[in-house]
Amino acid sequence: HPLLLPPLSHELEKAGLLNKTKIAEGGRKLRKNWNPSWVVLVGNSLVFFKDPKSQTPSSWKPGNSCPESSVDLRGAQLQWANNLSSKKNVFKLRTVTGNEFLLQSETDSLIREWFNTIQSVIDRLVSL
Ligand code: I3S
Repeated sequence: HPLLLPPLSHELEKAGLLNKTKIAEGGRKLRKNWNPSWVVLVGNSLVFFKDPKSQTPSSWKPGNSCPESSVDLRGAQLQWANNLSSKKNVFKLRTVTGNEFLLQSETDSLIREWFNTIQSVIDRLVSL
């Protein structure tokens, strides 16, 4: 039944643990501070949670957890950024507001999945 479907804005696309650092805020460069983050791709947003241990894909629900921060993917840009870190498997996410994040995983397949899924959401938002 269509009425039982969640609204698009609450659709859970993907969730998992990535290493994250913010490198710019409103275009101003920040000092790197890498930390593991529970990352949830839901609707138009990428949402970061501080305590990865308290979060699992099955237990996560929109509204019952307190996110550390969230990123609006509309107009965002994604690019591989192995030149911006000594770590492997790094990509950069830049928001329209000039916030920049690096996301990283030791697992090649996992980071590629994240890149492709986020990119597909960004592409979908362009055509909405
Ligand atoms: O690009 P950078 O500045 O060389 O990044 C490294 C530093 O931010 C370093 O912190 P301190 O400069 O505060 O010691 C971090 O610990 C490193 O992880 C950063 O480099 P990687 O290559 O890991 O992104």
